[in-house]
Amino acid sequence: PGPAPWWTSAVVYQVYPRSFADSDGDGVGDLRGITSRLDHLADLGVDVVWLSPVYASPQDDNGYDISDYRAVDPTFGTLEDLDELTAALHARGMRLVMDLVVNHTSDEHAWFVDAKGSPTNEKRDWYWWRGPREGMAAGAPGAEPTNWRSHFSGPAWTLDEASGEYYLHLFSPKQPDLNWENPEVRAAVHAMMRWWLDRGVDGFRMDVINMISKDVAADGSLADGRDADGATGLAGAGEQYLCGPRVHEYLAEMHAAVLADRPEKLLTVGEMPGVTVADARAFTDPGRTEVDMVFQFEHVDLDHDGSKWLPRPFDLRALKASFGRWQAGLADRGWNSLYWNNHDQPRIVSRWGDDAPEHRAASARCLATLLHLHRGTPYVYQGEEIGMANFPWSSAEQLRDIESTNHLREEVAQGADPEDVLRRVAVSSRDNARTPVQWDASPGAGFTTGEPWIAVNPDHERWNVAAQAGDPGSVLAHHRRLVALRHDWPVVALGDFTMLLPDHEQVYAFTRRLEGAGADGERRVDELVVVANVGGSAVDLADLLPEAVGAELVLGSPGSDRDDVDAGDPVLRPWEARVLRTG
Ligand code: TEU
Repeated sequence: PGPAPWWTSAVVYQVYPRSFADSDGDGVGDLRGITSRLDHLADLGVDVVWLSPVYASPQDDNGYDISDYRAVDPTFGTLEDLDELTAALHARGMRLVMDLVVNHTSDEHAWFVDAKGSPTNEKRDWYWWRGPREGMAAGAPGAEPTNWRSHFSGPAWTLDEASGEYYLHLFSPKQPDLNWENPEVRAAVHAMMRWWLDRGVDGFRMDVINMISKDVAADGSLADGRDADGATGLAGAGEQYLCGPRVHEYLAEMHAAVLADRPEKLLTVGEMPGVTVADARAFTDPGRTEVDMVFQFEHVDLDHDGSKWLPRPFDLRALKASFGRWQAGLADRGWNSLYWNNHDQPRIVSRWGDDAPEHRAASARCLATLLHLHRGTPYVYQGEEIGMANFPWSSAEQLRDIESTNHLREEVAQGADPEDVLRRVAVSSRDNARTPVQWDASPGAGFTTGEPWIAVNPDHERWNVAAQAGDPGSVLAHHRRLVALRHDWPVVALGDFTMLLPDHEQVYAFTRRLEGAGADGERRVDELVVVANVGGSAVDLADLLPEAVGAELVLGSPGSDRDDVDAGDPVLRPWEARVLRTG
């Protein structure tokens, strides 16, 4: 094998443009706002910015419903603003990865407008159209072609009255699914991707890319899902469209048509709900040339039962078992991406850390240490680097997200107690990730001078970038050190991973080990032990992990009740983490 690709030692930072920085005071973040804040990212040391969608869009799902792939939505600015952002990133040595949302378009995209116009339109077959269930009248309850549910509540089919046919949308009715069986659709997507690469972007994050191949029978029919009846939230018919029969073919074809002949190695990451380790190995096997890495969902699905709205307690052992499996499964082939947060997940410090004042900074640093010391490419989501927390939602009117508001409405319509539903939605809502980035303590948090589109978290007076900027003990400074560690230590980027103490309920520990040649040509081994106390009480390591006590400290992450780290002290303070060198 040749040298490891550049992204094996890179850290990616995700920007959700609507909530990052607002340059014109309209309350919505924009491209110029991002460009004005690049010093923060350069300071953090990140290598890549992944930009959530800024394309023309009716904003039904905040830009994940695209009406023109080659235009910037006026909400965010202009194509020139985007070119400026790209140039400014490149000038600082950072790369730009764009979101690629091609499982579906907006219903206002010209392709769909044409397709809907008439059953004989040449674009009709670019989407999924089917008549009602056999023997049923179009529009009758249960007459949808299959029982699949939309990820945003309700059936995955909407009737077009004019033609009497339904169209498929795995997400909102304003996000019709493209028919990838049609080669013209694939060619149009490839052309659009090339257009963006020619403009200077450095890669793509591919939205729900393992949903593009549906399990369609030879006669064109789609089958009912096994568990779809009565399912809420996640659709329950996954076996019909997750990692479908042609998905590998489509991705290999895309790679050949778009990526293979580019002079520079780009970064591609496929977002893939429901993907298994074996699937991910195949998708990221360099020999197959499909994608560089995938976003898997196993770990973020551990604290709920099937539906994300049915929480169950977090169990550290299950998290370790899951990460351990992924690290092992992709050890010799393929590559992991590592994330706690993105624009769809509640904030990690509130979720598996502890956002009470006495533990917040320590638990944010502790969880960040764990994430960044695994093998894979870490993704930091805006605000995570300062320990932003979930919002204290107290009424349904504060929520903005289509997934949350639809779900709330659906459960209440079925007779659930609105207070009870709100309590559950508040914990898991995607809106937790989408409150404005907290730049300073001013009323608009430095995000906007106007009225923000979604409420600013009241904790911004204490938790903000300005307050942490000069503080070496801050969550922000800790993230800076973690990014630098990956750049500077080959063992962090490439070392083998071995889980320790898999059954311990509170300690997360592992080793990283890399054999290689030193500068003098001598064979040398680098070995790190990472040990973290994922809880609010002290733990004694003396008997548990004696080799970690007194070893050379590479990076300390102080616990809640002390601001230094003593690697010789066998007691790990609440939420303390240590990265130690043992070889
Ligand atoms: O999300 C993929 C997805 O499967 C979502 O249902 C996700 O699991 C859910 O939001 C978790 O609560 C992607 C995007 O990241 C998301 O923002 C979009 O809404 C969705 O695709 C449709 O494009």
